[in-house]
Amino acid sequence: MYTPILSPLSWDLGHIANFEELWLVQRVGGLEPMRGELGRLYDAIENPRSTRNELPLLRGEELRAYMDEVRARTLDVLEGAELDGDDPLLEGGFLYEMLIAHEHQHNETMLQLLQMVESYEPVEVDDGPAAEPVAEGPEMVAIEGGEVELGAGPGGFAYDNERPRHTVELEPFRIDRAPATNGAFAEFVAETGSEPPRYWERDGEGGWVRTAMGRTEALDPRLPVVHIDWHQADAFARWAGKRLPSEPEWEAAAAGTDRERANLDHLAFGCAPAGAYADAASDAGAVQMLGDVWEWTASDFTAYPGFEAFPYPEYSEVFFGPEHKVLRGGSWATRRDVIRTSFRNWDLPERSQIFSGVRCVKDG
Ligand code: AVJ
Ligand code: FE
Repeated sequence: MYTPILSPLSWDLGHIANFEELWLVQRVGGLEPMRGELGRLYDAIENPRSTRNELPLLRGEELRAYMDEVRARTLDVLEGAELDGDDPLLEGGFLYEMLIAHEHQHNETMLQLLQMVESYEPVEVDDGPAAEPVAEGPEMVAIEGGEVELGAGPGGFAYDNERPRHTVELEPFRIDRAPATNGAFAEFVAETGSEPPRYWERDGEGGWVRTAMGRTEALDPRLPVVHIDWHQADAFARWAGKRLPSEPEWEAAAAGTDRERANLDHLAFGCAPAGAYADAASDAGAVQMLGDVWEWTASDFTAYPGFEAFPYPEYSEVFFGPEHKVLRGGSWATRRDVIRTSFRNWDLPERSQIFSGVRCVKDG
């Protein structure tokens, strides 16, 4: 399976290993590149996604051998690494945290491709932390507004784009208690004739089926809608008489959410019903702010005031600007240790192969 909007799986695997070699073996360990110029193939900036299938990538046994060798060297280097000195790259294990997050983010990217693979069978499916209770509740919950703190504080691992933490002023608003459902989105499509989400097909009787991973399944109207692009999310919100949240609004509504009680880690290979994890609501009373589906925001991906690129500009800085929209909260396919309420994901507004959904807000 190959699509120009993603990478061949062998590219992701080689890139995960090469990124680890670059930072933990070469940079921390001071060792020479293991395979000469190999790293150029796996440089994400030098090789845009649409060109990666043409590269002479490592595959099969050769790829696995390279991955194993990198990991073995990484562990050797770790033996002698000084994690409590004052090198900001190593302090608190920063680079090690970054490399784990990076590998785990690419796991989700690989799952985007696997959605397109005919008859892919997950190795294991688990219910994850039980989604019960699924509670009914008010459609929207209120957030007072006033001064709120946005972003990650100085301690612990976070990406450069989450820092520095700063104060913003918010008007009072209300936010949907749960993400928008397939049922609501089907109504929107029926009334407006808008494009359905990716992987929806007509069932021949006026309804819809889902076809991800080559399986044809009934569309469950209770599950959060997933695989919509930004334009669909925005149009849906307007149709509902609402709008997309700004990033500060989203983060304020998510405060107090516990990532241990959320549908993450691709355990269940799908969403929990909207309204699940009712015992793990945010301080404001919203559920599933973390996990299930990434939520499109109204915000462009821009630098916070006082932003400093760390440890390299190609993670965030080169993507700042009006062409990318921010998504928040992680999805069922996000590894648990990647996500937190300050985490910022971004993508082009026309992308829908990501595990993206929507939750709307209203003024006042
Ligand atoms: C944060 C998901 C937009 O995949 O482009 C992986 C994550 N950065 N390797 C991406 C990332 C470098 C990034 N996103
Ligand atoms: Fe990467």
